[in-house]
Amino acid sequence: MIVGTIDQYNHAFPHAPLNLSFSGDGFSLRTQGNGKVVRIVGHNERGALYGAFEYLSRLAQGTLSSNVDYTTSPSAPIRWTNEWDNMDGSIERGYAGNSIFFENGAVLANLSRVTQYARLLASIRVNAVVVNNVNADPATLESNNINGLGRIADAFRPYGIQLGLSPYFASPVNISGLPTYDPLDSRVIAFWQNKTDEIYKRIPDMAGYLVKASSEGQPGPLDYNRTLAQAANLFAKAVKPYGGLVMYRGFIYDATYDKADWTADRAKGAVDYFNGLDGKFDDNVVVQIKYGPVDFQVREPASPLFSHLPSTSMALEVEVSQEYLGQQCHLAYLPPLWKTVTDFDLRINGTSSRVRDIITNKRFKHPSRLGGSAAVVNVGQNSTWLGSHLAMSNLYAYGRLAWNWESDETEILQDWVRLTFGRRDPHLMNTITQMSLASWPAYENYTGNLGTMTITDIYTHFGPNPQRRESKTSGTWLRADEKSIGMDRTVWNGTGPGTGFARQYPDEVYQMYEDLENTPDNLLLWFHHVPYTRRLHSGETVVQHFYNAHYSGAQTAADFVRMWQSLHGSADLDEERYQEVLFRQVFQAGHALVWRDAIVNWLHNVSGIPDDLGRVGHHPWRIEAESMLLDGYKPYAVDPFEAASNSTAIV
Ligand code: BDP
Repeated sequence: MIVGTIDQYNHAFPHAPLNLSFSGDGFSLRTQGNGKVVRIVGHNERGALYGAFEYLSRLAQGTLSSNVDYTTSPSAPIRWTNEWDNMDGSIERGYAGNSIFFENGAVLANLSRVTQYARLLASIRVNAVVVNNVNADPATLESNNINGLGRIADAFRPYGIQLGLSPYFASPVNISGLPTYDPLDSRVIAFWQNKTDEIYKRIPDMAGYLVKASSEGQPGPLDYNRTLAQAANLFAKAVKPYGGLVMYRGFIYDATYDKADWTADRAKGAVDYFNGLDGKFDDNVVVQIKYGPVDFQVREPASPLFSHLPSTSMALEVEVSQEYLGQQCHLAYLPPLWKTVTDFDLRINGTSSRVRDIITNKRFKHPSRLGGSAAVVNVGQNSTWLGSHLAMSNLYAYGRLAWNWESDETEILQDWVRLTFGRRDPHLMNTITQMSLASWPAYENYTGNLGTMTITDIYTHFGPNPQRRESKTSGTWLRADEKSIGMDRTVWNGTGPGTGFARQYPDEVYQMYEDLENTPDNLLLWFHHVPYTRRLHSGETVVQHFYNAHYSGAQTAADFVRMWQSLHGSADLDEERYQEVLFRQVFQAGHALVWRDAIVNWLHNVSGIPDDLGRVGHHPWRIEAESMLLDGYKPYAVDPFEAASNSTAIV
């Protein structure tokens, strides 16, 4: 067995040098003699490591019986994760216990979980991790924390993982007591250069900064009437001498976009703020764009920002943390959702412009050759890393897709099943495949259909809360009244103006979404406000579609329980994981009923239109908990009232 870089190989075998066509962190894997002779050659050291992991993965999956010989290279250099960890050890939108990085305002003394995490990420070819929350704490970059961050970087380094950091934009004030954080002020520029020099002294391979600024109450350049490009370039210049990058987040909106005015539309924020800035970013800046224009919803159209920055490097942001998708208590295999965006063709200038070709720099060929993707992951101390065994397929798939967004999501899933559970039991393979592939469509069915987004509670992002989403006094996405529903995002719908968001797309896509007839059913209510009785392309009315989808989605969640139970005793499944997943599936099945009934009851109330199949409100088998003899419990009025039958639960 030979493992090494191409340079090492050719140095060792000068008479038979290899000439392999790979790039970046690519590698070549060849086995001969039925696996007895193995040659793993990396384009660089990371590539050699990835090749070794690939060999182990194939060995474990039993796919090395015949000889293999192939070379692979990443589609893009940026394959990062973003962790939203706070210095006190909590994690924003984390569902798996406390931070593996921080505790009580400092870096943890014991970083053994960090080493394990780095190994895990290297095995899926992730090459950098931003360890602190984008809603950053100035304390993270204080001098007394730099050595701790350096220890994290030391734990990452053997696995080819670089550490990245989120700076708090107003740090010059908080850390150095300057009177300003204006990105053009010379004292501010000096502050960031000194801070960056200090960090690189301890962490010479620091990947760079991930910047959230002027969004959701965070300080930023707009506080001084400076542009996003001026802010990004401030950091870009500081990290440039060290080869560092700036990932500048495209997720930018403020309260004016979410107010009660019906022309306000958060989806429009990013393109508005980036207007006129293309080409003004330094070449080590990458604009990191969430897949949809709102916020990690169960379905969104591709963010139009991808079509506005042809002279700027871009990366995609996805969320492995299931923030709006059941928070790891619901099974939701997400690659099919992500692919609705990466496969989407924005038709810029009337030519093929798939999002995956934009983020891998194939479409615009920026000279810096940067691009790629980042996933919000939020691992915690929980031994499953993400809080649930099956959620891990999303992290595994993220790594595989970041390497190549054209990979097949079913093949990826099945590799993960073999690696995680084993390869003895085809029934287990088929069952987990079926459950996973049915999971995101089911979740969409029992939450928000036809492009209404997830209809969750607006703060917790968990569980149904249609009233708040509907309300005319808060940022309103449903816009449901007695007769009609949906958010009109067209420019002009024949009777009046919409928010105009559709105009942010290139012409061909704009024309599709602007036109009620041409808008796909699954985004109808994202773009249009229509009567409940409008017929979809499928032939159902809007309201009946909601009813049917909710009953069918909840049924699928119930089926998952039976499907999982059929795996009891499988040679590939130990009792502990069987029971832990069963617990989650039973919860999901119950919570899917809560979702179903909350949404259909609400819609029934607001529209007054009965369900053709007579299901809404009829549960002959149901016994209300509050009608039972209660010992130690008392009835409790639930808010939102739709989330419990008769508005009442027991506590
Ligand atoms: C939203 C999250 C919030 C994040 C924000 C972001 O709810 O916690 O701070 O996105 O991405 O999805 O900055």
